Amino acid sequence: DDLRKMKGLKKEMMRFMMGYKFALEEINTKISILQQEFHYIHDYNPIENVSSRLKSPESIMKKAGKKGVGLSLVNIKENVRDIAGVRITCSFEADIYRLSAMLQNQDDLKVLEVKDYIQNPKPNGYRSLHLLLVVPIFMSDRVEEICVEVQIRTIAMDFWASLEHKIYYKYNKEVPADIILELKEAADSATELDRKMEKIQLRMNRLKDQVSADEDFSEIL
Ligand code: 0O2
Repeated sequence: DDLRKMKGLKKEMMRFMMGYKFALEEINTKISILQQEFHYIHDYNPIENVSSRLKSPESIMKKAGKKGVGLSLVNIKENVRDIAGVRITCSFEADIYRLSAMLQNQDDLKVLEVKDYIQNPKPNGYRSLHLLLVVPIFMSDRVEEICVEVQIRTIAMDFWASLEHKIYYKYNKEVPADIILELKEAADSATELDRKMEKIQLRMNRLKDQVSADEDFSEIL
């Protein structure tokens, strides 16, 4: 009897995780379409990289435990909202907001929450735009609404966040204040780098516009 119960539980868990896998596929397709179409229309690709991951059942349980929510699937679905996660790195900060608007404007997606850690960075220096989106998944006998966390950042923001995560990984004690300060300074340098690249891009775009205007003019003459 116990074995049957275990098998049933496993099947239920597999079905639960499947919904998140499909949701990732839906969002990845949407991003790929935007990327290809944007490149075709504007001759510009604002996306440097896209990666996605499903949280493992262990870390889902760990997060649910940390949040103090009951371990039923309904509770987990309600409270652990980054089971399906997509991370997009963009070239420039403006691309982040452009892409975010394009996703938010899609009628079949619901926007649950937008956390703008670019306008309001975390005290440690973390910057990124987080969207919590709900995607409808059409199954054989029902439609399920699944939450996906989309993190959009520049390469510099991603560089800092990845290394900060690595530096702290598996360290559960208090971090010395001077290390926290140095990481914050590194985050400020990353912001500075974003600003600098943005300025250079702006100047180059003006030059390109000038060149093509000159060319147009010479054609008329
Ligand atoms: P992992 O391993 O990347 O999945 P919650 O998600 O509910 O626990 P909160 O504060 O509501 O917490 O969510 P928030 O702030 O949107 O952040 C969730 C995710 O953003 C994290 O997931 C990280 O991926 C990333 N993140 C947020 N703050 C930081 C930070 O200071 N440094 C780094 N490197 N990443 C950050 P997980 O589950 O913590 O980790």
